[in-house]
Amino acid sequence: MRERNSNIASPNIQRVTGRRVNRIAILAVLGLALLTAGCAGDKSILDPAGQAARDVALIWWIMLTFSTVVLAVITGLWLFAFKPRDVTRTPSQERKVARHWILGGGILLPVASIVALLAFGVPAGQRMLAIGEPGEVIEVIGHQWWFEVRYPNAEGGEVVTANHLVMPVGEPVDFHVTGADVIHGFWIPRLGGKVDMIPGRENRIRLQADIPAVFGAQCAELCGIGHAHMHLFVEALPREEYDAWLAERQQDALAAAATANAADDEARSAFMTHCASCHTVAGVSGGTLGPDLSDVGSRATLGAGVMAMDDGAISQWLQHHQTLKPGNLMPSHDDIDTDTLDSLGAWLETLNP
Ligand code: HEC
Ligand SMILES: [Cu+2]
Repeated sequence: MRERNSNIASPNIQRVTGRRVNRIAILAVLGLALLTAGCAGDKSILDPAGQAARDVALIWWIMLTFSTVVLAVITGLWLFAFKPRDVTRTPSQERKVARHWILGGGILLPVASIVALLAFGVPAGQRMLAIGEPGEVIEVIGHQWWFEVRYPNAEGGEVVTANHLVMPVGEPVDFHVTGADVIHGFWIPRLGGKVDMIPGRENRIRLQADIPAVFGAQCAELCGIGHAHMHLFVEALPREEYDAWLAERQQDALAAAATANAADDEARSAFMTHCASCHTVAGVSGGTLGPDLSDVGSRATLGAGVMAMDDGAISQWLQHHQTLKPGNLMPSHDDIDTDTLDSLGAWLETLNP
């Protein structure tokens, strides 16, 4: 009876292990696919578009190569340790060999590796410091869970926007960053950096975009429930286009546009009742708890990257924002009927300089 049982069991075990091996192989392939999928895209550090990011990518490749070599050597030594051999050393010789390994592998090797990495890392970090001749200054303020962007030196008046950063191409830009509530992280992976946005403190980082393109940016410091939904849309434009963009965004220009838009009196008064305490629309309101909406119709996305800005998107956002971005700090607008939200959305979409 026993004999028979074991006969039945063994092919089963083989089949089970075979299946497990298959599963591991599939997982490994999926894992690799996932890993390599991270190598492309608008937030890839391996696709640098500026000197600071090229430095970071180079250091990354050096570290990867180096750690692969270390792994191979350690694995080799580990296998070597299993090799049976006749030990003819005396205890004192044995101690001497052990000391060599400890001094060499435990002190010399790490010190040499760290010095070599610092030789690359320190100059790269130095180049990202915003010291010397200041470049174009852009202020970025992290909020739970969106980015406020200000252009303090814009000629002709203040420019403020949200979740959309426009910068000139081919020249250094100094980002002055801070946090409004908790610590956030400012990070445009294709341009380099990563710097903390700390309430009560202004950190600076100098970055340059070499090509006109759209880059992704992401809050890089866990800042609460909305952290993963805190993206920033970064657009690098040639200098003339950048200046033209700034001119269009002057609060005075936007105010004129919003007031001229008199056809939407109804939507505007609903806005004054329900929204104005938190949102600024130039010429209409001055709330500061939420993003400035003076140019909201021109955003590529809503809710700091959670949905694309298509026709009717703002109304959808107003109705479903707590599902689209759970926990965000705008109260749900259940108390406002859908028609009003639709007309609010339609009006806000016209705020598109
Ligand atoms: C209590 C303050 C508050 C009130 C009142 C409020 N909002 Fe908001 N609103 C916010 C905050 C905070 C966000 C940012 C949410 C996020 O992305 O995490 C936001 C985001 C938005 C956005 C997306 C902006 C962008 O750049 O993605 C729109 C549009 C918007 N609100 C419109 C409205 C309208 C219309 C009303 C009135 C019906 C309103 N809000 C009332 C606080 C408020
Ligand atoms: Cu965050």
